[in-house]
Amino acid sequence: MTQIFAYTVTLGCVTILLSLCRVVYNRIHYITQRNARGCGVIKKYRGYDPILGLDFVLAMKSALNEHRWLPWQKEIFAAQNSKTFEANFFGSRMIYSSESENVKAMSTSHWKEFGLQPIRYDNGVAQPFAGPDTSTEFLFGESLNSLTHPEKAEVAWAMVEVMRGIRVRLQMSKLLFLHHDKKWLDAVALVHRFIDNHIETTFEQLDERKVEQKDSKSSSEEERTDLLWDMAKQLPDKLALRSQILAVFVPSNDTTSIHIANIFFALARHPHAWAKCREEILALRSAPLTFEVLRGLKYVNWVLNETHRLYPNGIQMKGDIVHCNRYLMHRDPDTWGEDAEEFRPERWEEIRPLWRFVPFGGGPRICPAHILVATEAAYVLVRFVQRFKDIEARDEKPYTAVMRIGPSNLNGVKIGLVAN
Ligand code: HEM
Ligand SMILES: *[C@@H]1O[C@H](CO)[C@@H](O)[C@H](O)[C@H]1NC(C)=O
Ligand SMILES: *[C@H]1O[C@H](CO)[C@@H](O)[C@H](O)[C@H]1NC(C)=O
Repeated sequence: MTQIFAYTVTLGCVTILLSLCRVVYNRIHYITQRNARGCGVIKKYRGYDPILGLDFVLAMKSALNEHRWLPWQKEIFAAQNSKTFEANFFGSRMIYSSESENVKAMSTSHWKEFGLQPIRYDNGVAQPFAGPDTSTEFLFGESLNSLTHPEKAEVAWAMVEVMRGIRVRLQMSKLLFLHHDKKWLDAVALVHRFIDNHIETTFEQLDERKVEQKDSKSSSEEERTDLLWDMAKQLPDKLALRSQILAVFVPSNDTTSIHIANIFFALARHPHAWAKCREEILALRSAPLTFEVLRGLKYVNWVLNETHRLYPNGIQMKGDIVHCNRYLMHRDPDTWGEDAEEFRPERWEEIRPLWRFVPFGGGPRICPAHILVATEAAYVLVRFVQRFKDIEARDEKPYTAVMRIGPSNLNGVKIGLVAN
């Protein structure tokens, strides 16, 4: 008994000693680097636990659990009274910033110095597409039809589970080895199976195609045009292919759909903005909704920007240690004025925020789907505005961000629409 006790105590001491050494080493390394680059001193979050920063970690965890993630970020930045601060997160130095200069540096000049997220691959895949149905059709040449065939929604729900799990795993950081999440692993397996099946079929079809070409028989079937087909022709490695497909499948979910939901959430609370959209859109009369027409709708595009500003979603920009906080940047009164918290599309008439507004990131790593997202969102909005003369909110609940990969609204979007 005493032996076990002594053993545990020794182990504890050794662990603490080792962490201390690491903290000291990291500190020296950091100061040398900082001086070498002529950088300023970063404000420090002072917690009760200087070694592992457990109070900071626990505060973050409870903010996430109580769906107070965004308000908590605001409080914590306000308490530091600085747009950039550093905090100890499980013994690692993390930098949190809502400064546009940092976003710019991370996205452009220094982008290679900021590592890829563990969930992302450096891929060169082509134009992606949005939403569960459109994205599966685009990726695999076959729509999920999850709206009309509920049984096919299984993989879609697994995807939601996967996204939730990834968020938790990113948060667990170094303690990941303590975390066993069977539900998540099952969901990952299901999604992998779903994609692997498509890959198998694709390889079989490619083989058939080769045989046909050898016998110089012309194929009766039409050539597939989806992304998987094109990629499989160039990439014979099944695992690599699955990673590539997932790299588009993961960020394509929960993004455009949430953005569109946020647009309706905001418009239902600002009937004046709906009326302005309607004025602009009805002036189109029966003109076909081409790409150019959609891009040319000035007020509609202000609404899209204003929605991105107040309700950012999509992947968080994050290097190894630097986390850029788009949420705070997009509500910073220094940029947007005293009414920064208000939904007011008209502000886009004058403001040119450049790097202070980055819903899709920027530089070489900008979201490859950003034009597509804007086109889809504008299209959906135009169709609704043409059909319905009014929109009204059907609940009083405020926007409450719940975190998956990016934030979405806990209370959903309950609205009423009045037909023409
Ligand atoms: C409202 C919709 C969306 C928003 C706000 C959004 C936002 C973002 C952001 C902020 C990044 C990180 C950029 C950076 O690190 O600088 C990103 C990356 C990415 N997004 Fe999106 N996204 C959206 C929709 C989509 C869709 C629909 C797809 C695909 C079908 C997609 C595919 C990607 C991919 C593949 C990357 C990684 C690019 C890279 O690392 O090179 N996104 N997105
Ligand atoms: C919306 O924001 C982007 C920056 O991401 C800007 O380039 C664009 O001009 C803005 N659109 C409008 C209509 O103001
Ligand atoms: C994407 O997310 C939405 C809502 O979070 C979910 O209903 C949908 O089924 C998901 N689709 C896919 C393919 O992951």
